[in-house]
Amino acid sequence: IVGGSFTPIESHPWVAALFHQRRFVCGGSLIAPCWVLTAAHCFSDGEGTNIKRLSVYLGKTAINDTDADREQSFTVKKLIIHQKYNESNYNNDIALLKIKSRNGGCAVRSASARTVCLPPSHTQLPAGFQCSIAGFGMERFAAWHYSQLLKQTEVKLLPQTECKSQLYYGDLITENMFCAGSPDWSTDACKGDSGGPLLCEASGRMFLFGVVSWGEGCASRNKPGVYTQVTNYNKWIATKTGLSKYTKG
Ligand code: 4AZ
Repeated sequence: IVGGSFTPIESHPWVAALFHQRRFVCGGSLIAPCWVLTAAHCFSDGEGTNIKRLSVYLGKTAINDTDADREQSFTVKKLIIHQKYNESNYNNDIALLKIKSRNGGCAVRSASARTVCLPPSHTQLPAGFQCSIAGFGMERFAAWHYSQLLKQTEVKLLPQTECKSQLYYGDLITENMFCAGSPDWSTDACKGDSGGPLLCEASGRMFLFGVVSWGEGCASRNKPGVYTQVTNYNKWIATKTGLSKYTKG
């Protein structure tokens, strides 16, 4: 996250940190005790697809520190990359991880780990609506390493027409993507925030509306962050996870 502020995991307890061997790879969101929603492109570098080497942590505020009292660690039992994920344009950039703890269980609810709600299928929020993003991604586009601590920031939803204008991204934006940014281009998601959540409050609750997907640079003028439109995937998520009460969190 460029700009924004440091935040304890208790403020975003659905944030998951995904590692490949000992290396931090991506963020994710806990949508059910056994399921983490993330981005498909987190696994498209080839090496990330060996699920035996993947681990998922919940309850982590510092990426390189063990916080035994608060964190929960998991292996990945199943990696489901969207069947229509297109790695050339990042269309359908969404994936599910079925997680399993060492003792065979799933996530245990605590102050530092809980599920987030998926928005009802056809919820549409107006342009200009303020939402929040969180992650361990870089604090500058050309940073040398990821943020040591979890950060969060606020971004506003952009009109699809604006994001599809030639000045922004033109036809790179599909109907499965939306853009969000800050009016002064000072804050944004960045490398390493991928897979993590964009949350918006609707009717008094927080919902997972977006998955951090891509962008040209970070906090660059006219190049907002691009997010996977989670509401297009309610059915896909329900089918793949077998969860029926998926909108109720
Ligand atoms: C990335 O490389 C990335 N500014 C993620 C988000 C954004 C840019 C790059 C958005 O993972």
